[in-house]
Amino acid sequence: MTVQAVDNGSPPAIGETMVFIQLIDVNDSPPKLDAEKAFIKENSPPNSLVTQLTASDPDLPPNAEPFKFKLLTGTPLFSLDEESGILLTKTSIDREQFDKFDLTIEVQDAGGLSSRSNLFIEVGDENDNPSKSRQVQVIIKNFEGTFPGCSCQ
Ligand SMILES: [Ca+2]
Ligand SMILES: [Ca+2]
Ligand SMILES: [Ca+2]
Repeated sequence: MTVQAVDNGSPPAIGETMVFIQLIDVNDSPPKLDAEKAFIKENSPPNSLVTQLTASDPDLPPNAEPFKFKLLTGTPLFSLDEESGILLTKTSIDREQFDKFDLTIEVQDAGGLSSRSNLFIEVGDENDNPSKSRQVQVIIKNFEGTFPGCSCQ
C-alpha cells in the first residue's frame, strides 16, 4: 500500500512511501469435516475402509492442518484413526440388523480449535436372505385317464 504525505508549504511538498502491512492470522475458525455421508456394503469383512475423513480450515498454518479426528459416538462397529482420518469397520455389519448409522465426529486443528459434525453412514444391501422354501400342494385331477394339454396317461 502507498502512503502519501503532503506538507503545508507553498508549493506543498509531497512524499511517498510504501508501507507493507502484514496481517497476522489468528486461529478464529475451527476446521470443518468435508464429508457428511459415507457408505459401506453389508457383510464387508472387518477392517474394511468406510471412508477417509478430510477437513477444511480457512486459517493459515499453524492454525489449520494437521487435523485430529475423534469418534465421539461410542460404537463397537467402527474405528477411526486420529491422524489419518481413516474410518474402518471393526466387524462385519448386517444390514438387516443395522441399515444406517449417525456418528458424531470431532475434528481439531493444530491450534486446538475443534468442531463437531455428524457423519451419516448408509449400509448397502446384499441379497443374503434367500426366500424360505414353502410347501405347496398341487392337486391334479385325472379325468378317465386323459389330462388336457398333457400326453400323460
Ligand atoms: Ca483454524
Ligand atoms: Ca444381511
Ligand atoms: Ca441383505
